[in-house]
Amino acid sequence: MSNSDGIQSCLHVALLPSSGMGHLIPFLRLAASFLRCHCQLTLITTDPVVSLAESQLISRFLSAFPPVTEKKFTLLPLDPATANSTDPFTLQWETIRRSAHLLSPLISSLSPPLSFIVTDITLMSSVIPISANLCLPNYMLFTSSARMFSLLAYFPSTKTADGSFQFGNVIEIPGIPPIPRSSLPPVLLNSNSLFAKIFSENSQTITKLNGVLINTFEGLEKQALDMLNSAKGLPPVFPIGPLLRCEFEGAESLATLKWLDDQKEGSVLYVGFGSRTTTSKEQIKEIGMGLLLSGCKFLWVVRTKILDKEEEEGLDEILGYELMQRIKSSNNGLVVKEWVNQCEILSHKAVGGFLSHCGWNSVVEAALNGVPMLACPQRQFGDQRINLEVVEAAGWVLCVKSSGWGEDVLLKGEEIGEKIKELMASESVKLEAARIGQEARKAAGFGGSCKDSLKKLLQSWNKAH
Ligand code: UPG
Repeated sequence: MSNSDGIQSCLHVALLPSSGMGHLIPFLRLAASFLRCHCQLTLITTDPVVSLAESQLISRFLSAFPPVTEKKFTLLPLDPATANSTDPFTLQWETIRRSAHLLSPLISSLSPPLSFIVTDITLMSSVIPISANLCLPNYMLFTSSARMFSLLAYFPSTKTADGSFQFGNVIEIPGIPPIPRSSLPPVLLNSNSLFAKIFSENSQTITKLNGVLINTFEGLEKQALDMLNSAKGLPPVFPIGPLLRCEFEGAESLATLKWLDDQKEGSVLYVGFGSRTTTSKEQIKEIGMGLLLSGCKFLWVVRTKILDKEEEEGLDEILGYELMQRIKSSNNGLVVKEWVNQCEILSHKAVGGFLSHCGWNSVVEAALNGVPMLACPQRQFGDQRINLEVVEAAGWVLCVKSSGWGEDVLLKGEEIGEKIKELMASESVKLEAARIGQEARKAAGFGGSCKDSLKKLLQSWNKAH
């Protein structure tokens, strides 16, 4: 039976997210979109999960949507021989990949049988053989930018006869501005790293996918999207962004909202570096100095541990008593170390700037709210410099130029302070941010490309079956 959009009302979709909030959040927002299209949904959750934030979000999602079936996917222990990473999220990707064969009986046991599965990029090369064996269409939700996906799609062509990868100083991908080698994370340039191995294996399986969903929209990445959708041999790309915050994600704390309510419109710089970026105490001191030197109001989320379970110190210990006192007596800032509802903060009228690491979800959330960005991407993580290039091309970002953070380069408070002043005073960046905000809301709104892409995806599946 089909509805008025020509979409079967009995589609059964399974989602298999990977580890880390930066991956889980877009998957659950996508899940909510499928539910709005009346799909039946199974969420495959790993046992164990890495962080407290992930397990809490999964619980809230399942409570908000009782018809969703949760299937627990019990993971095998990690093989120490392949575990050459210290990052618990990358190690979890490897653990899931290692356990992928166990998905076969899990998927086969689902009733009614699945129409298709949506997998995370980090798991693709191990899940595709399983889904192919079950004749199950496999789509991927790519949680980063279309520009980053272009690099992934292009990656196999850099392979040399001895199996290593060769890059020049600039990576020329036809149809998009070149990517400088310096934008690639060192772990990708080291063919022996676990990250490079996973990236390379996944890149070689893209052509086997039925489609790729990207949390982006034309107003932000038209060139890359046009290139991808006209490239030979690639699966269709569906720009389903900006994915919107959902109620199950919870509300921001009343104290934070009250503080924001008391500030002037557009006066507050929000400082947050996503879910897995740790900041050294030395760097925290410099950021604190920069914030104070700027004289601006600020709301700052600090995080010193990769794993939230291990975040035990109080703010006085993390920032140091003296810096904490200076912030208190300046009356300019609010510092928190808990998980915040970033989307709600970015949508508050008091927020006029965002000091960000350029995690892709943060970029899209800033775009949606038309918030100017000040970027300090971390090079050691996969995509942040490449994401910055997207925002730079659209003109609504300034960058802390000496940004080598994560490569043992300390960003100095003076530079941070100067850049904050420049950002908060820049009318041109504000205008571009407002323009991108309008584009983003148009894409997300009634009749916009976001819903249209999802509809096209479901219709394309229908036509094929
Ligand atoms: N968030 C909150 N509250 C917090 C911290 C984060 O709501 O206190 C949310 C934020 O709104 C966003 C997500 O958590 O939705 C964080 O995602 P993102 O901004 O992409 O940063 P990371 O958590 O660092 O994401 C990882 C990678 C990043 C990559 C992203 C998507 O570090 O480089 O772009 O995954 O693949």
